[in-house]
Amino acid sequence: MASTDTLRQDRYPTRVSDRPELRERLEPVARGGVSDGPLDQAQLDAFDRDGYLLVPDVFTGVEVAAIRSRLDELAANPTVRADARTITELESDEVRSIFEVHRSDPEFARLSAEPRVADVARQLLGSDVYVHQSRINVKPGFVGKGFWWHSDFETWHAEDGMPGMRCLSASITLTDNYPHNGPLMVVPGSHRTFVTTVGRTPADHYKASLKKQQVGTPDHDSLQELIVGQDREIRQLTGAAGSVVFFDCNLMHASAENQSPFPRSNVFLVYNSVDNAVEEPFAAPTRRPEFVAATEWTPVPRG
Ligand code: 6CS
Ligand code: FE
Repeated sequence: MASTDTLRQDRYPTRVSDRPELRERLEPVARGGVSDGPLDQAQLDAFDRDGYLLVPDVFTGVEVAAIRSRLDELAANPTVRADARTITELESDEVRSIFEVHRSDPEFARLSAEPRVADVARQLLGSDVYVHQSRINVKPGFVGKGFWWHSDFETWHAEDGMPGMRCLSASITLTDNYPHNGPLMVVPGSHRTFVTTVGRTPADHYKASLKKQQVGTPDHDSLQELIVGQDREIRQLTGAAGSVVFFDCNLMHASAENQSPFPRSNVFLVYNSVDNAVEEPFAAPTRRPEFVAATEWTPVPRG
């Protein structure tokens, strides 16, 4: 008989069964109180209930312009474009994402430690945090593609070995978001349900999934049950540049392609609790590269 203490506990088995399941979340959501950071009780409650919080006007127009011009420089730089950390679209040479900017670029490094963002992450996660992943996403007018429905946690658990749900993303919007330029779409409240997926993770899956994810995305019946069956809605997060959307790692989200002439770009900073550092992948043959999933978990400095 196998000794149980040699078996690692998997709180969220996924990509192992052929039948998808909707399971209940095991961890709390908003962990800190009002004295632990900048959010007030109403904001903490909203994040807890909805799994996300949109905070408008966090960055000024001048700040947004500076970050955007840095982003544009990186996206146009041939060395950056040739780097493995730059992901292009499936059917064109357009830049889709540039990963690990918090390590490769001093401005984004500063941004990842910016207290207006990091203090909120610490407050919500109830601990010190480190950056699990960072990236800039660009969706140029007419050609920028979308992201299918997914829970980030499902991938981070299966492929990166993130043990539990104590992680969130901060998306800093660098352009105005309209209904027609592919803004973030979320299912409020879906962070309470873990939707397992049925595929098996192939070797080097990230090379395909960062362009277009298939394995690790929920099947249609599960989405139908999660959204219609659980009487939830889909919300589009539109609004002016300079806002920050904080969203729980297990929130079901997606975004459409950009059919408008207006570009859309944002910076994603993924903060994980230092008490939830990654282990070996739970459902993948090998771990993903450091630029997609940090194994080095130095806390983001306070202040
Ligand atoms: O695989 C990942 O880690 C990334 N993919 C998606 C679609 N969202 C989160 C994350 O950046
Ligand atoms: Fe995502």
